[in-house]
Amino acid sequence: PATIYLKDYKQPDFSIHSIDLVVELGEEVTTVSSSMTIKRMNHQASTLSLNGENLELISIRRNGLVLNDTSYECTDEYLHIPIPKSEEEFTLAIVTRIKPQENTALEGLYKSSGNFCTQCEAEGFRKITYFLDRPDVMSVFSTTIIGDADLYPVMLSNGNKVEEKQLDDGRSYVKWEDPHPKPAYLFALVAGDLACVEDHFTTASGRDVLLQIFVEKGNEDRCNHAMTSLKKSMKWDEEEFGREYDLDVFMIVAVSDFNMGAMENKGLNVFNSKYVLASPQSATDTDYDGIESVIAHEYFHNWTGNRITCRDWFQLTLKEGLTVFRDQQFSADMNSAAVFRIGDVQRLRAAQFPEDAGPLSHPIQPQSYVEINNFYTATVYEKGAEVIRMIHTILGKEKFRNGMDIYFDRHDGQAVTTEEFVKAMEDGSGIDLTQFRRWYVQAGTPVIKVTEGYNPESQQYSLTLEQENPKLAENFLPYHIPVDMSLLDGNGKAIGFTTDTGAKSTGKVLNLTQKKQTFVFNDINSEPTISLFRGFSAPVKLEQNLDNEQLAFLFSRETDLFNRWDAGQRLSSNILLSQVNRHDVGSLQILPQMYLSSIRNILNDRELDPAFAAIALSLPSEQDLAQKMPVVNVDAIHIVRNNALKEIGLKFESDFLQIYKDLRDLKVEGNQPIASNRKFKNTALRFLTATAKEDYFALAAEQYHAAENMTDAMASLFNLGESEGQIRDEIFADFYQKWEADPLVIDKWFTVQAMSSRPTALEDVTNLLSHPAFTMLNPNRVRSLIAAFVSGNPVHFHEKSGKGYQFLFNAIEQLNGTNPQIAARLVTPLGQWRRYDAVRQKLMTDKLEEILDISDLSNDVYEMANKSLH
Ligand code: B3K
Ligand code: ZN
Repeated sequence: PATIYLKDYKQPDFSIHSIDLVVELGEEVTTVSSSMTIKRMNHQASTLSLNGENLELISIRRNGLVLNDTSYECTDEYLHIPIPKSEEEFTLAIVTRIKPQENTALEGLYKSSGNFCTQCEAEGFRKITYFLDRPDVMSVFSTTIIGDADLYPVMLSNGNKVEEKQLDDGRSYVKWEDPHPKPAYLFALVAGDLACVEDHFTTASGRDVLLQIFVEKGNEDRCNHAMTSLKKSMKWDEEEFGREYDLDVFMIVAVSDFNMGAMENKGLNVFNSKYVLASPQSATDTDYDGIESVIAHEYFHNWTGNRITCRDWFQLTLKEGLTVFRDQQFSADMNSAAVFRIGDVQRLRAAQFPEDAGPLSHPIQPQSYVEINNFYTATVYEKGAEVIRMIHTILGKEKFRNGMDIYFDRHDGQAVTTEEFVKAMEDGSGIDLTQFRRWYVQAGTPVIKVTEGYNPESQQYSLTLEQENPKLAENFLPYHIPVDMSLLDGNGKAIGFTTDTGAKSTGKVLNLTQKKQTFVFNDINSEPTISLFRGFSAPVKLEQNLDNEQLAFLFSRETDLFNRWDAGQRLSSNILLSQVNRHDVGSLQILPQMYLSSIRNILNDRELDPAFAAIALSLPSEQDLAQKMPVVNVDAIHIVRNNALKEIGLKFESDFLQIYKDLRDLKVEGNQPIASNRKFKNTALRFLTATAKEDYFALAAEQYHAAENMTDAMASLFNLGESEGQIRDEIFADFYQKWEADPLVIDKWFTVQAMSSRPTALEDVTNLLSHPAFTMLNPNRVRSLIAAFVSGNPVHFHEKSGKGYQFLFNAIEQLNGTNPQIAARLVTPLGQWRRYDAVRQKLMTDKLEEILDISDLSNDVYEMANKSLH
C-alpha cells in the first residue's frame, strides 16, 4: 500500500462548482446519477482524475455528449477522463450503480436496520459516485431521492427540502438543496421508516430553526436529553463564540450500525444511537454525559469544520482538536467543571499517552499516512484539544476570543490549514506563537523535571523546569509550555508574590520556552509548596520529587481541584507500585497509616462535591498503574490493587455503609437522588463488595432489584460480575431477559462480562461470541464484547497461554473482511508489546506477524499491524 505525504500536497487541477445528484434507491441495486459543473484550475492539466471505488459505471456524458469507453480509463480507484486544454468549463454527467445492502464496511451508502444511511468522512463519497473526493473541493449540492413510498416514507439530505411528490409507480420523490458549498465528506442521505421528534430554537437574531431528531419507531420517548443538549449547545455557541446556526432546519438521525460516535454532515447529523437515545431506566449517568458532549461536538462542527473546513486530511486536528476543546468547555460550563476536567485528563492519559509513547505515535498534524481512517486518534482529537487549550491559556479568554473572531471572519467558506488558525490567533492577540507551532509537528509527550530552592534570607523561591521528550530524544526542540502555578503556604492557601512586572499576584501562568529555565519569586517569607500545572495546563508528564507526606498534604489542602485529585492518584500509585515491586518477595503487604488517614480526610470532608469525593477515593486503574511500570506485571497489579480495595473497604467499612445508606435514601431533585450522589454511593458499594463479605453482594443484589435507573442497576451488575454463584447468575439472566429487545442495554450486559476478573472470563467471552445476540456486523456489539475485553481486562487478555491474543486475532481476521475500520482499531493493544515480558512479547509479535499474513489484508489493518511491529 502507498504512503501519502503532506509534503506532496498539490492544489486540485479542477474544481467542481455544483453537483446535482439523483439517487434511486432499490433493494437490489441503487442507481446514482450525478451532473456536475466543473472548472479548470490548472492550465497544464490534461486529465481529470475522479475518485471512485466499488462502483459499476453505466454511462458518462461530457457537455451532453456520451463518451465511449475508449475516451476514458477506469481503474479500481479512479476514473481518468482526458480534457482538452482549451476547455475552461464543462459539464459531466455520470451514472453508476451500487449495492448498499451488501456494504458491511459502513462507509459510503449502506443499510442499517432496513434504513439507508451514509458515512462519507473521510473518503466514503467515492463509494457513492465518481468525484474529486478531497476536502479542498467544495461544491453546491442538490440531492433528489427516489424510493419506495412505503419502505422509505422519510427521505433526507443536506440543506432545505425544496420539492416533494408521489410518482405514478408508487415511489416518492424528494429534492433537497444545500446553499452552502461543502466538501463531499459532509454529504449525507438517509431514507427509512423513521419516527420524528420536533422542537424549535430561536437564534440570537430572531430566526426560527426547526429541530428534528429521527429515530426508529418506539424510541420517540428517548430523545429528550439529546434535544435539550442540542438547544443548550446552540445557545452556548452564540453566547461564547457569537456563532449562529445558518439553515432553517437542523436534523439528527440515530442509526444502530455506525463505525464511530456521530458525524457532522451539514444540516443532517448522523449519530450512533448510543449518543441519542436515553431514558433514566435504560441509560446511565455516564451515557447522559456522553450524549450531551457528542451532540454539542457535532453541532459545534457546523462552524469549526463545516463553514471552515480542512484543506487536506493532514489538517484533521484543525477541526477535531478545536471542536473537542469547544465541547469540553461547553460540558464544563453545564456541569461540575473540575470533575469534568479530571475526566478529560483521565481519558487523555489512558489513551493518548500510551499512543504517543508507542509505535503509532504521531504529531497532532501527522506528516504521512497509508489510511486516513487510522488517524482519527486520541492524539489528533484529545491532544489536539489540549493544544488549543494551551493557546487559550497563553492568550487569556479575551484575546483567544479575538483570535477566533478573526479566524471565522477571514476563513468562512474556505478549506484551510492549522497554520491559518495559529496565524489568526497571533493576529487576534499580538502574541508570537512561532515556537508554540512545534506542538503541531513534534510527537511524544514532554516530561518536565522540577527542581526547587528556597532562600529564607533573601526571601526568594526559585523554580527550575527542564523539558525532555523521550520519544524524540535529542531530536526535539523545546516547546512553548504554559505553566499555570501558585505557591501554597502551610494551610494550602496561595501566597502572594511579586511578578516580574512588579505586580503582586497569587497565581500566574509561566511561559516555559527554554530547555531549562529558572523562575524566581520574591517576597516569600516561608518555604512554600508549589502547585504546578493547575487544571492540567499542559499535556505533559511531571517528574517532581514529592514524598508521600507532601502528596498527602496536597491531597488534603490543594485548592486547585484537579491538582488535589492528581496528588491523591500519585500517592495511591506510589504506594500500590511499591507493593507491586515487593509482590514477588511474598512479604506481607499492608497500607501505610498516613495513606489511610488521607482517605479518612476525604471521607470526613462533608463540604466536598460528592462526585469529586467519589473520584478522589477511586484507586488508579490497573491500566494507569501499568503505564508507570517499565515492564508491566499484570497479575501483581491486579492482586495488589484488589487487596488495597479490600483493606480500605474493611478499614472504613462502617463509613462506607453509612455513606451508602445516607445517599441511597437522600432525594434531592424532583424527589430523585442526583447523579453526583449516585456516583459516591456506588463508589462506597464498590469498597464494600471488595471486602468479599456475602452481605454486600446481597446489598448489591438488593440494589439491582430496587433500581429505578440504569446507573444503579449497572453498578450492581459490575459488582456482582466479579462474584461467582447463584445470585450472580440469576441476576445476569434476569437482566438479559428484561432488556433483550434493547440493543444499547444488551451491549452493557456484554461489557460487564467482558471486563470481569472471574477466572472464567476468557471462556465466558469466547462463549458469548456464539450467543444469539452477538454479531460481528454491528460495531457497538463488537466494541461491547471484544474491545471491552482486550482493553478493559488486562489480566485475562494478557493471560500467559496467549489465548487472549488468539481470541483477538480471530476477531481481527474476521472483521478485516467485513469492516476494516473496526478491525484496524482492534490492533492497537498488540502494539504495546514492548511493555511486556519476553514471553508475552513473543506471543504478541507472533500475532502481529500472523495479521500481516491474512489474505486480502485491508490497508487499514496493514498499516496498524505493520507500524505496531516495527
Ligand atoms: N468527524 C467524525 C468522524 C469521522 C471518522 C471517519 N473515520 C465525527 C467527529 O469527530 O465529530
Ligand atoms: Zn469531530
